[in-house]
Amino acid sequence: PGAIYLADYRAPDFLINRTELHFHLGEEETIVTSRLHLLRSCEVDGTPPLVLNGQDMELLQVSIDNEPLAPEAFEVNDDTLVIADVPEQCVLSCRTRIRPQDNTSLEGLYRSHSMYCTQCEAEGFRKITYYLDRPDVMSVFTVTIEADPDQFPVLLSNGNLFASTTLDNGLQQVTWHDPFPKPSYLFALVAGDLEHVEDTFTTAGGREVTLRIYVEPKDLGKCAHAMDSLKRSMRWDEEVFGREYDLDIFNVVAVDDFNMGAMENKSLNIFNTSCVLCDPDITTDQGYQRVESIVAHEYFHNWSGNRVTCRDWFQLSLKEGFTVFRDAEFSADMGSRTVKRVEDVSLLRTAQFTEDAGPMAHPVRPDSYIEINNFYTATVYEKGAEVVRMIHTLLGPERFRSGSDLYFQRHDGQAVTCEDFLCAMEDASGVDLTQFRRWYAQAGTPQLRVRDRYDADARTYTLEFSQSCPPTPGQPQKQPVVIPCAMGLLGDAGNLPLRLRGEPVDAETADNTHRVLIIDQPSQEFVFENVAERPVPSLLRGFSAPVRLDYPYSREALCQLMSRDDDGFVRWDSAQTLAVQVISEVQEQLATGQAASVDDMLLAACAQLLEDATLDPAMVAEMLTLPSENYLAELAGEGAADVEAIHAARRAVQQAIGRELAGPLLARYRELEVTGDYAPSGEQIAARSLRNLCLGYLAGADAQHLALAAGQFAAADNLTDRLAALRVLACHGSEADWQQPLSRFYSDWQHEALAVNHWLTTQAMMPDAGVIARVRELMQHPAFDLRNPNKVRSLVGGFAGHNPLNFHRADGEGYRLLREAVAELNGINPQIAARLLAPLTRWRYYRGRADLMRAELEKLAGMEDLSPDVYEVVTKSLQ
Ligand code: BAL
Ligand code: ZN
Repeated sequence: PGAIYLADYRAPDFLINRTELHFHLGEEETIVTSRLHLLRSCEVDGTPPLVLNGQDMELLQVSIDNEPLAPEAFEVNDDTLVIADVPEQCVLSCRTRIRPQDNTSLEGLYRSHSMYCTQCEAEGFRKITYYLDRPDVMSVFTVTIEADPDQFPVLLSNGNLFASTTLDNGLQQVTWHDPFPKPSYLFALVAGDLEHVEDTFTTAGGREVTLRIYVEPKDLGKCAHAMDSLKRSMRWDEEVFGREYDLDIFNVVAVDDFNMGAMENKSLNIFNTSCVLCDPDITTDQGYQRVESIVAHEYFHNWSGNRVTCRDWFQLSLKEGFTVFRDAEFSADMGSRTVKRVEDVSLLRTAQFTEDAGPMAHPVRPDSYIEINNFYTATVYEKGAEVVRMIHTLLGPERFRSGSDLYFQRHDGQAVTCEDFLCAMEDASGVDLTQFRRWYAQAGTPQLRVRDRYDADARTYTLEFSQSCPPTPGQPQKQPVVIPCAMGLLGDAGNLPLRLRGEPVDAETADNTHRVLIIDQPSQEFVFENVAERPVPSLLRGFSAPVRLDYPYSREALCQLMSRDDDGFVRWDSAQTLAVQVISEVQEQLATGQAASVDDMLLAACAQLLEDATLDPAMVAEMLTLPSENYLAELAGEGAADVEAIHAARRAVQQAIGRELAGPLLARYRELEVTGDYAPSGEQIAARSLRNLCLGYLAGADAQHLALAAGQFAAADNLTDRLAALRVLACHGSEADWQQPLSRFYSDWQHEALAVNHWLTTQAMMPDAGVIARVRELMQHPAFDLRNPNKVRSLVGGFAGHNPLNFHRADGEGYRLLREAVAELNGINPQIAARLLAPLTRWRYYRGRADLMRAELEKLAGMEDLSPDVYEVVTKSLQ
């Protein structure tokens, strides 16, 4: 398969003003008839052929203006239909046969349980009918669906229900019309025996919108949280971004077999069941929060994605980065802003920084791809959102809002580029973003090196910044980017007032302890005046830029920032840095045959956090969570990560905390017990998160505390507590501790697929040596199905992604398991196969394992019928 380049972009030769689709959904086959109202673009010279995209379908007839074409008038290839001679304006009609029940790729129209549904982003529509399947071709869709009303009483598509009737042959026929022009990737169709919950929302402009969530009848009681989240999102988008909903109906459908989390099809969002259904017994606290943020994300796409869409797939971050920024702001407003920021930065540092340092590194706006499905990445989404966040920081909230208003007003109904977004931000704010554009074009995580000097006589404090960025594939040299560095200076009595050299003295105000310094040169110096004492710098507050910070903090300084800085993110980050320092010190001790000796400073800092009742327990839990083994491996750098040593050192620190702080941990465990009914409220979630963290430390250090976990497992009235206890038993107990609870969990919850997925992950993450055999056995279990992405992610993804000790086993069995799963999935669902591969692509990091990992990638590379998805990841990883 060949690469596609941004530089080769050309506007389409033809436009499709209107699209009429007719679906006859049958038992054995589905017949799709299209009528495309085509118009040759006025920008085109001559009479180019019409090249329509189409895959995996049988063309039954093609006609122009109702005249069937002779076979010699067109050419059908594996993925195109080419018609040489097409009038300037005409109606092209295609009749095709597809077999959705055999479509295991879950792209296009496919069957999930007893329902039919679609997933068209990015290029699934071409598996439904021949079309100009590209986002810059926007069309008004009218969709008619015919099906057996007994099997498929609910028939949905985008827009408004236009007509519904029973045909003479007994079939039900419905027609939907969407007045908003849209690209084919936003098309959706659902047919099934579904029930729904209904609510309404009145927009600020007075439009009454009917909101429906469609589910299988057994799940009707699990929709309330998603519905509440939807209404909160709609209100928030009006208040914060001035965006109102634009149709009278908004439908959501839950589907069990789904590649993504959810999809923002115009007025017919389709959700993975795991991202919409909620019940205390099948959903964890984190799951409730995830549902809220994904419901919001998909809803927000109605403007940032649908009303204004992407010109081409290189611009994917235009809608995804912006929408992730919007959903993060929404979640921050709904709960704790600091906790949300900490969670997001943790994800960015583990998933995105690793991607940006690996063989698949690409800019936020990639220059090329082989398979676009491989570019729904942490870089496009999460780093893309960080880039939008930096624009927000540089412009300030008011000017950012003006820029967003201008962007939506200027480009409503258009398919545009990241450049258009930047121009709107510049035009509305007057801020020049010329250099800032490099964030979209350059891959790699910049490093921000900071050193300082204090001159007691002159009372000046100087911060010296220098920036660099490592080479990434195809980009050996990098230019300096614009890095907004939010900061303050911490003195003995708190944050110090800030005055930069050259600023007038009267610029000092009461609120001058926080600054955003703009670093846009390879190196730069900032001199603060009238600084009475040597301060501790509080840098990159709120994680104001997605960079790696390099400042030689002493442990004393980290403890000061942890306990006293004004910025919650810096407090957490200092705790992480302290823990990283202590774990690596213990790793060195163990490597030289010494016993582990955990710095008292870390233990004292943890004790202080546990004992301070004024702190938010959710924040304490974040600060007490040790950096993950994957993150520590990434920090070790290429060729240096020793998984066993990292595991042993981290475990020694974990045990020391559990042992030395058993008293306060036990006290907090008891005190934080939630009484009363389960609620996914901020207060309860915070209490459970810290309480379960305490349980993990206690049981990890002393087997007698396993009884607490066993008791909690038996008594829990919600999945969060039940699963936390089960994981503690599975992680720290012996077979006698976990065998019975694991069986019990399955026998109690086997009828709930989403709960069973947690059961699969729990077993995949166990540290014992039997885990590989167990995962293989579970792959044959009736609860597992390779065709269901949630199950694959839970079991195989859980093992390869979250069990580094066993995945990287010295005999290579972990790698073999993953390669075999990917090889099998390659023919079933290439998109999921390629995603699953990510842990193997990091082979350069692991000391003593690189050859084994490469060997498995090479076996994949040698396979016949390798999908473009897997081919791209494998070949780029081996380069
Ligand atoms: N557009 C694909 C799913 C999402 O990001 O919302
Ligand atoms: Zn999205």
